[in-house]
Amino acid sequence: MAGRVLTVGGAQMGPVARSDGRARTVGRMVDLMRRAHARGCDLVVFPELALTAFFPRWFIEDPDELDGFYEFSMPGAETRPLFDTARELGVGFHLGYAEADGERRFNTAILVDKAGGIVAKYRKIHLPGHAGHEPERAFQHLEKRYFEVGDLGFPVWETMGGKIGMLICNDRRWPEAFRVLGLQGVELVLIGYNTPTFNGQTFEPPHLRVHHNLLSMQAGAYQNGAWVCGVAKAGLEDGVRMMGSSAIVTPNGEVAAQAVTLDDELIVADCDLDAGAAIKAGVFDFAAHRRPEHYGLIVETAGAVPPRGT
Ligand code: ING
Repeated sequence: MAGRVLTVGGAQMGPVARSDGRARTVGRMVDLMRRAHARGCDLVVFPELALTAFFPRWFIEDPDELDGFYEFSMPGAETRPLFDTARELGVGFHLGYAEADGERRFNTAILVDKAGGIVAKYRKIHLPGHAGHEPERAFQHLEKRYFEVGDLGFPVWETMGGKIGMLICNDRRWPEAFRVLGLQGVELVLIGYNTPTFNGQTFEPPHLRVHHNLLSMQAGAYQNGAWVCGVAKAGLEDGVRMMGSSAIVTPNGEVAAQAVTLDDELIVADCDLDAGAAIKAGVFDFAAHRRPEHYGLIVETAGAVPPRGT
């Protein structure tokens, strides 16, 4: 295989119960790292908010109870085994977690390199759901209540031999997010997600969840000539079903690997970081073909505006 190959392991995780302590969950994650190392992985991708249950599904009024879901230091005593294992095995990892930064709260992802050092941090920008308690819902989705909008933009880092960017969950549904990474030449996008199988408010055929997940990641990959590794926290978590369908997608939008369970499951692909070069020099040669002078609406308005037809 030509080019710079990064063997990427998508470490899908099954449910993390509200009653599970971090030590137990980190133990599962260290096991996934060891399995990934045994399969030749350079990098392991864990889900969004991997260390705890997806707590935005609950309306939690007690601030101390709510703080229990956040990490006040990274690494901390309970997460240090992940960093120690990275250094021991020479395997980097992506970790999604709830970040407490003083009084501020973010839905955060970090990239840790093979020496166990944090080389990148991203804070989720597209926060879905609602900010107030809506008891009529089967379950809440209170990310707008529990997290601030990320304040670090959509960076791409030159690290681990390539140009790597990160998105978190709902971000993957917004082509603008992928495109900002694409305009920095991103070669690999790491995405963790926690996606309920069912909508908590209105009926939506469940097969559409998997369809929209893959559609979003395949489009993001193809339209920016980048690999995409999307990894779920899946399964029946405290009574709420979450989808799996973790996948590694090539720069041509093909699915190279996909999870088939709702449990802890490792998917692996040899990601040739040069595989997107042709598409970036051809159909998606941004400099040659994009016409930003006509794209104004994309940044001028959040919501739709009346048609501007003549
Ligand atoms: N979860 C879901 C996601 O974007 C969602 C929320 C599901 C929004 C389905 C719209 C449709 O995958 C998170 N955590 O963003």
